[in-house]
Amino acid sequence: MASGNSFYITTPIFYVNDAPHIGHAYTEVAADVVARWHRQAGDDTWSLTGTDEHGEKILRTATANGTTPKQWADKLVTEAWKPLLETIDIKNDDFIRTTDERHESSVQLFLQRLYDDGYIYSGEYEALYCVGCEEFKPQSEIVNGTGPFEGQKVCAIHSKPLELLKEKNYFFRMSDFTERLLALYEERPDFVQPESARNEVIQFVRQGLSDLSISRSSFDWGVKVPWDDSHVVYVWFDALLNYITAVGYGQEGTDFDRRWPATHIVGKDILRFHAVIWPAMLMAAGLDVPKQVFGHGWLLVGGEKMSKSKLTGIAPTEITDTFGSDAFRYYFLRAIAFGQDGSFSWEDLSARYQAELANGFGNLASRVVAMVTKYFDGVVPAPGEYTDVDLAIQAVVRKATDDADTAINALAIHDALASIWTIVDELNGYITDSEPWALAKDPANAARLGTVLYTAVDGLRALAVLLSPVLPKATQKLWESLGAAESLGALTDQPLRDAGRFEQLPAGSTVSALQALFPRIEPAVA
Ligand code: ME8
Repeated sequence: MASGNSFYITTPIFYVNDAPHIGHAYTEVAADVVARWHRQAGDDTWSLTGTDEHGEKILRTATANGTTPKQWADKLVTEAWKPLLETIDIKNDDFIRTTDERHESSVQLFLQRLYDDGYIYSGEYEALYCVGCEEFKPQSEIVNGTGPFEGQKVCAIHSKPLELLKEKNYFFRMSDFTERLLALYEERPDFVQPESARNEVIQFVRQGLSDLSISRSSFDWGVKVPWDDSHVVYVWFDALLNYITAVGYGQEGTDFDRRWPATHIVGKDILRFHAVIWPAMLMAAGLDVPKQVFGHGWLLVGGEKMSKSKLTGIAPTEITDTFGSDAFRYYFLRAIAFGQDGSFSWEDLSARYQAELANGFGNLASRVVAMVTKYFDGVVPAPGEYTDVDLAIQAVVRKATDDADTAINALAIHDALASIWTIVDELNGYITDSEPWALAKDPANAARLGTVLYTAVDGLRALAVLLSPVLPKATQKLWESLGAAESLGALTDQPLRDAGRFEQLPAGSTVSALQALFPRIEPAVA
């Protein structure tokens, strides 16, 4: 399967100051669905996620908890971040931690190279720093504090006071790259997406870039600057490099050339780091810039970004314990246009679970399998002559397959799901209109009944394949129930872009009982 085009996709690496909430899980799921899609389409796919463990934020959290930053990071990775991947069914190829030796040594190599080539110099710096963002804040993101912070300057994102830092630092000559970056955005309009994100980035860079402080000397929790071990590398400079260190940058005999460049999925809060600083760093090192940086929207609570520091985070298990991981994966990608903000609500989640997953897809699968069991003793009938309505269903499945693939390539994940759902809706309508239960009453209609049920079953076969990146558990159950595992092999080996071709499930396959794919949710007893 790994012979197609190279496709390397990443999530941000997350801070281990706290446990994940559904905003982090949202990014993970989006990247995972796109990775699974490409993998199943035969592309040479690699998906990376991981944790960002250095810097002042982690150091302070560890100290406040009476432990060392490494012990704190180990604990959070083992108890919170890796379990998250299980909770939401992520199939990543690698997990990088910035405290991995493979990462730290390659960061030093990269930095030394920039230093040797004259892109780094030493200077004095004094500016307002946000530890939450781990960033010196530009004027546009500094606001006046309210409530307990009245009279102080606070970060527009974290609403917490900024700290005035004055240090002797090493600087990266980022200002050298203003023109080259603007040319990049111009020549490759899809380098930063969606369009709103691209415009924001262009506007920011047009104002001209300043050089970037890339080291800190007031604490030592970080990668040592190779030529001056009284400094550690600035946490963002260190973190961004994970995307290349994880695939073997600077090491012998690795997959670096095969994998790089990557598609980066990030929240819009960290767009500038990925679309401005990161390509400038890569240009300085003579490496390819990323294939694409996609900034998705925020999950909002009360109109504001859901966040750990504001205590508005919802733990993913609060949702998966009741609705399951498939519903979690589906809901956020279907309900929110990828690239825009969206508000989470339990009402909307329940309503979509019931209408789309249970009544729409789940019920379709149950009734088709039940009818094959009842009318054909569980053996998939051979189709007879197709009528226009059958051919129309085949056309719907083909079009949905092509449209979904186009949408995934453009990272319009919500559009891909809407396209696939046309199959669910059309097949449900087709069964209602064809009335197999009425056909079954007269043996003279046996051939027609066979054609209708074959069409429905092969439509379900296509749905299982197309939905497997989003609903891996439910589609696996359906696949087994259709008897497809025996005749066609593993679900995840089915070539995705070929899903729309009809008549793949052999007549004569045996279906088996299908338990509800999305069971009714009983309200918790108080
Ligand atoms: O920024 N809605 O890590 P982080 C949607 N370590 N997505 C959200 C979200 C929300 N309310 N809240 C968080 C960092 N996210 C750095 C990244 S990468 C080289 C270093 C997601 O733990 C979203 O993907 O603060 C956002 O970009 C990321 O979590 C920030 O995670």
